[in-house]
Amino acid sequence: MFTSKLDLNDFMSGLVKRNPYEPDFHQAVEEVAESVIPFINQHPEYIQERVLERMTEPDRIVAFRVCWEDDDGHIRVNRGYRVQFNNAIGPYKGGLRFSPSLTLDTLKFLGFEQTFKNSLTTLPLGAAKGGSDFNPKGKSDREVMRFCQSFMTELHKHIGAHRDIPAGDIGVGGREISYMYGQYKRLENEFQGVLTGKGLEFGGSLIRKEATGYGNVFFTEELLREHNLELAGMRCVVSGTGNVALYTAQKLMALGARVIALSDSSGSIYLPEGMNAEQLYWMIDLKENRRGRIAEFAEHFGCVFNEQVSVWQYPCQAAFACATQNELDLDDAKTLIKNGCKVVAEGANMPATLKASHALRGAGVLFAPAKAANAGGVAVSGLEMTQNSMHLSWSVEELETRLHSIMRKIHSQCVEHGHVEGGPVDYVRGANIAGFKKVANAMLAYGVV
Ligand code: NDP
Ligand code: 2IT
Repeated sequence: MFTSKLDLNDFMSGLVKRNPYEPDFHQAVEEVAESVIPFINQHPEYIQERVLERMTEPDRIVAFRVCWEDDDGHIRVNRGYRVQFNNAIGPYKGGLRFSPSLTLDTLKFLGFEQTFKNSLTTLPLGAAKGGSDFNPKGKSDREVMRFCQSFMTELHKHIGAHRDIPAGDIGVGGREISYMYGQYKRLENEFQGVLTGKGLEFGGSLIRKEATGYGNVFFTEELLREHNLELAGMRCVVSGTGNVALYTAQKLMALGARVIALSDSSGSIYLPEGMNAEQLYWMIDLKENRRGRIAEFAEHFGCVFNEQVSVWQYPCQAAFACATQNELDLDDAKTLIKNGCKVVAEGANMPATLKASHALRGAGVLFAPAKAANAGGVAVSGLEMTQNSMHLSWSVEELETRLHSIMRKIHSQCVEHGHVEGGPVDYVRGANIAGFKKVANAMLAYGVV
């Protein structure tokens, strides 16, 4: 019987020993363990059944070779993965990332976090993550197509509408999902909702593209309202200019906030008066259709572009981290605190380092953790699955109302479980405990499996 209390340091050293050289996975688990171990220690059944040990071990990891031919006739070899992390509360669900720096470490951290995020959405969604070290940048459409077809030729054996439903993530947008869906359909001879983020003509959902960004802003709005603050008029910085960043910016502007800085991996732009609608439209076209660099925006509109300066350096009241993991470190957190920033929202997955997150929360900056703040994307993916099952399509209004309502429910779960007697709500703790409880209780119900 394992009924003695769990100790954070012992738990983490065991995890590090079992999973050496995986710093991002360690970081993601530590953030959760810090919050849930005190909760687990009040519930001996979780200790006895070793629920946290089981939740930190993926159900399975699939790794495979992906060969394809480039436009010059050369054979290229990449590695593909699917980490099926946990299906206690629903079929595996989570994005695919194509990035040259992708490792299994990254996918394990993402799959682990997805477990809690998907639980918070209130929908029946398990958790997975996958992808490849393939770099779509600089490749022709045909090269991307050949890669996606080869990738799906293996992946299709492991996924299915009731088994595992991938979607997009960094480097995987509508183009890649379409190529992969076409190949899946061809291999299986079935038209089913096995990927989300599909084109509207073939089973995709309205507002899926916008959902992560919109949800990020809805959640932040709710969190500010809880603290008698509002977004309208706030000076906001947003990192990234990808799917999450662009639609975070769009919804911020629609709600009357001022977006004063954006970035991509080559640098940041600064617009002291705030971006206007024409500029946002131009930026979306640049990034989604022309696959251009942010410096082209700066050149076109004559604004400041700085290769060396991150968006966190510009004084702001609200900061939205929407690019990638560990992009906001302790020094950045100190800068934000010094400049009077009131709220930091994690649109990306784990964009703040643990030290940064502790510093921000310690200084009283409101902090919206990724699992809660960016859950709108997977939530609308869940709604895409529902529409596919019912063979119908909901309207923008219907979907935006549902997304808004889900983000409010996520916020109230955070408040309920993150409430600290006599202190402010700890949203990190709230999101982790609420996400944990549902999955853990399902696992207990199944017995030892
Ligand atoms: P995209 O590929 O659309 O955009 C990524 C953006 O981040 C680009 O602007 C990119 O710049 C920048 N970026 C990527 N890697 C780095 C890096 N190493 N350093 C600096 N900038 C970088 O991805 P998404 O917008 O889909 O994803 C962004 C984040 O949000 C990720 O953490 C993802 O896991 C998370 N997320 C995504 C969801 C979705 O629905 N898409 C849902 C929930 C979370 P450049 O173009 O120059 O590379
Ligand atoms: O990190 C994420 O939640 C995503 N990339 C979206 C996953 C999904 O299945 O829509």
